[in-house]
Amino acid sequence: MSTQADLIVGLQWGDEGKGKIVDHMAQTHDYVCRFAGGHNAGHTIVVGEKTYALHLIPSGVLNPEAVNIVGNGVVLSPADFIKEMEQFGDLTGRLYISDKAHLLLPYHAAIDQARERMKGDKAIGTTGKGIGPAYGDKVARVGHRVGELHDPRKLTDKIMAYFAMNRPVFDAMGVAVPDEQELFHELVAYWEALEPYITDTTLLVWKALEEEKKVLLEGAQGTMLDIDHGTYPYVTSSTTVSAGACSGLGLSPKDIGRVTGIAKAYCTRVGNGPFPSEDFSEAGQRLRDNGHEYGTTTGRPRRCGWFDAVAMRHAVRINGADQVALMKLDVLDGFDEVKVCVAYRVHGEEIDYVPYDLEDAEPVYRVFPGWEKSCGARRFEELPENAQSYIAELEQMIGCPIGIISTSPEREDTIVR
Ligand code: 2SA
Ligand code: MG
Repeated sequence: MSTQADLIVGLQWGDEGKGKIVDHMAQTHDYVCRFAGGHNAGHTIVVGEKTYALHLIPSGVLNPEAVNIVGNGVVLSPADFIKEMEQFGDLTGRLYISDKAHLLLPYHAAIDQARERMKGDKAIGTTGKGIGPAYGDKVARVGHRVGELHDPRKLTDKIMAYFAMNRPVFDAMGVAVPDEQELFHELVAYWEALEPYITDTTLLVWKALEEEKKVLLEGAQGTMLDIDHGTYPYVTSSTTVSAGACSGLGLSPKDIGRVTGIAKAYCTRVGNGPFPSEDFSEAGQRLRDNGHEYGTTTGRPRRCGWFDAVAMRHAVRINGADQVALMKLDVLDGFDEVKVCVAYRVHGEEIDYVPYDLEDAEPVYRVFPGWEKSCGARRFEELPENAQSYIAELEQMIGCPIGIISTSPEREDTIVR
C-alpha cells in the first residue's frame, strides 16, 4: 500500500501567500518537501508576534513534528542555507537535502547580475541570486551537485576547470575567478555544516508514502513564472507547476493526490514582463499599500493589479488544481468597486485563453461592487454579501472550487469550506 502526496502550487506570479497555507497544512503533515527554485523564493509566515522569512527551508520547519526535504529539483546555495538554518537550532533528523540538488555558488549570482546589467532595459528583473545560471549549468551538464561536497578537493579542481573553460566569457562579464585555496576552504566548511542532512531524498519520500505518512509538496514562485508555461523569457528557470513536483523529487504522477492552487484575490508581479491586469492608477498603489506588496527576498515593490481569470483558468488546468486557496481577500476591503480580467483583447480580437505572447494583451474587465470588511472572517457566512458573490463568480470563471479563503495574515483568520 502507498498513499499520495498533497501538493501546493502558486497560480499567479509568485507571492500568492503559499507560506500561510503551507504553514497551515504543515501542522497536519509528517513531511514537507520543496521541489523547485532556490533562495529566490520567499515565504513569510506570521505566528503570533513572530514573522519568519523562509527562502530555502521548507515551511514545515515551524512544525516541530514535521520532517523537511529539499528535493533534487532545488538549486541550493550552501552559504544562504546555512545562514537560514541558524534561525532554528538543531534540525538533525528533521531536515534532509537531496544529494542530487545542484549547487548554487557565489559565481552564479555574479553571472546573473552581470547578464542583467548587460541586458539594460531588457532585463528580466531577476532576484540576482544566481538562479538562472545555476539551472543553466545543470541543463548544460556543467553543474555541480550537493553530493559532490563530500570530496572538496575534487570539487575544487572541477570548479577551477569550469572557470578555465568559461574564462573568455566570464572575463567579458567581469566575473572574477575564485581563489583556489579560499574556494577549497569554503567547500570544506559547507560539507562540515551540511553533511548530516545530505542523503537520497527520493528514497525517503518513497518510504514515507509507503508508510502512509502525510506528505506535503511545497511549490515555489508561480505558474506564470514557469520556464515552459510562463511569460518567457520573463520567468524563473525552474518548473514551478505541478509537473515539477514529480521531476524535482523523483515521484511519479500517480504519487500526486490533492492539488491546492494558491491565488491572491488580486494580482501582483515582481520583475519585468507582461502583466495585462496591472493597475497604474491610485487603485494599484492602494493594493500595494493595503497588501504590503514588497518582496520578501529583495524588498522590491511589487506591481499590482486585478484578478486575472483568464490566466487563472490556464493555471488551474496546467496544475490540475482540485481547489483554490484565495488569499488576502481583506486587501480588497473598502474598494468601491473590484475589477476582474475576464478576457484579453489582442490586436482588436477578444480571446479567452492565454496567447503565445501576453505582451499585446489588453484586459477586458468585469466590474464588481466592493464591500466594507472581510478582514478577520472565519466562516464563509461572516463575509459581506458582495464578497461572497465575488468568490462565487470567480469559481465559475476559473472552473475550480475555492475551498480556502484567507482574510488576514493571522493563522486563525482562514475560512475552510
Ligand atoms: P529569478 O531570480 O531568476 O528566479 O527571477 C526571474 C523572475 O522570477 C521572479 N521571481 C519571483 N517573483 C515573485 N516572488 C519571488 N520571490 C521573492 C518573494 C521575490 C523578492 O517571494 O517575495 O523578494 O523580490 C520570486 N523569485 C523570482 C523574478 O521577479 C523574475 O521576474
Ligand atoms: Mg514570495
